Amino acid sequence: SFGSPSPAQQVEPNYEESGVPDYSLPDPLRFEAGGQVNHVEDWLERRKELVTLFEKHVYGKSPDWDGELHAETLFENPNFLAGKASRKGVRLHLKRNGREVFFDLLLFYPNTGQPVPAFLGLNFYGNHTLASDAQVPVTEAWIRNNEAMGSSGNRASEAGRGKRIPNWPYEAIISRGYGLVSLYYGEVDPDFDDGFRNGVHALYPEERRNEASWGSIAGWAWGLSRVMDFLESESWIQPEKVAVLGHSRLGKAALWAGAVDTRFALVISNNSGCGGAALSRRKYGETVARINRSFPHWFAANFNQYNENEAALPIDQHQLLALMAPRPVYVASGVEDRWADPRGEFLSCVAASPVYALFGLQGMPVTAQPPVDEPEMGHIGYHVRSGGHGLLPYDWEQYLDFADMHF
Ligand code: GTR
Repeated sequence: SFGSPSPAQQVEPNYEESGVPDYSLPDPLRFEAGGQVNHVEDWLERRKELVTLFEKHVYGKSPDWDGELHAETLFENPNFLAGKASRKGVRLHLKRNGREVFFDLLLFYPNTGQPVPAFLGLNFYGNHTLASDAQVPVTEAWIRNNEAMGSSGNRASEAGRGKRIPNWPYEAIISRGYGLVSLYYGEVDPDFDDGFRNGVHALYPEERRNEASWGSIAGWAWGLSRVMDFLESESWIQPEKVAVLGHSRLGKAALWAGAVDTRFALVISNNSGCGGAALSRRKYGETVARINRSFPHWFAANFNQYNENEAALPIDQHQLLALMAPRPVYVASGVEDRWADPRGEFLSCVAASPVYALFGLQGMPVTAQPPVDEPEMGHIGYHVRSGGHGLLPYDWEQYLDFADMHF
């Protein structure tokens, strides 16, 4: 199930600050060879080192895209929300060496007649869960079984229609002047361990799985970059103002997408936790060992070397946040979502801030974790909201404010 430890994990997770081991974090502003990063030019070199380390030890290396992208319009409604907005469906076909994979985008944008900034995010249960009417087809891809979302036998159904609209409040987003683009993550890469053969991995059959091959998180992130390729040709959008966001495992994917693809102008992690915004060395809630055992397909196989061995990691997750600099990044926690280590997510923001300072920017404005429901916004934003694991309207309000502030 989502957001909780599986019963197979015998040892209780640690939820006490007193149970957090002593640790020291690797310095984002120190080269692997030891020299100090003093200028933005140095950082651009250091940045490459960090991307390579995350590729090798954590997410795996994604291939450069050398295929063809073809966009097929599935439907188009210029009179959505009583004419206030447009909604359309686009199928992105990715072709390479005679192989093809496709995934469907659902796009919403205000009818302002001007290009607008937009949010882009993967969804968990299919585009039809973001639509109350039948124009948006039910996904035919593999899907996780969830009674509340109307899926069983790993197939989606009409019963899930509209169920996720509260988590994707497109009406509020549109009324604030933003577009929204979403796609179903299972169409990019089905979320089960199949040895990296299906989803976007299928486009690269010559790549056998090795210790540093791209896992599913990297696959989802890679898919987001292909969506960006397409969005650059759309007239309704300002492609230089696209905020990529994701919740939980898809928050991990959004962070990795923002790290490797600097076209994403703003990056948002909603409750991403372990392998996302949270510091691995804290071993609080979900740990590296737990996540690798539960989800062997998410990361590079190399990440297993750090099971119960976090101190040996050449990086930690604050350096992932730092890879966004100087672009704004927002990290959101839920106070009851202890599995994702809210405090570890906050400390990660603090530890990423020196890289923003190098650019003359304020990263996280505070060093003490802010009280519940009191967001802090510098070039790094953070809030811990009341409640648990989820992408909620409160979170969206902060993301819209943060985007207003920076766009
Ligand atoms: C959990 C997993 C977390 C998080 C969550 C989710 O089972 O342990 O890392 O990704 O799923 O995606 O909701």
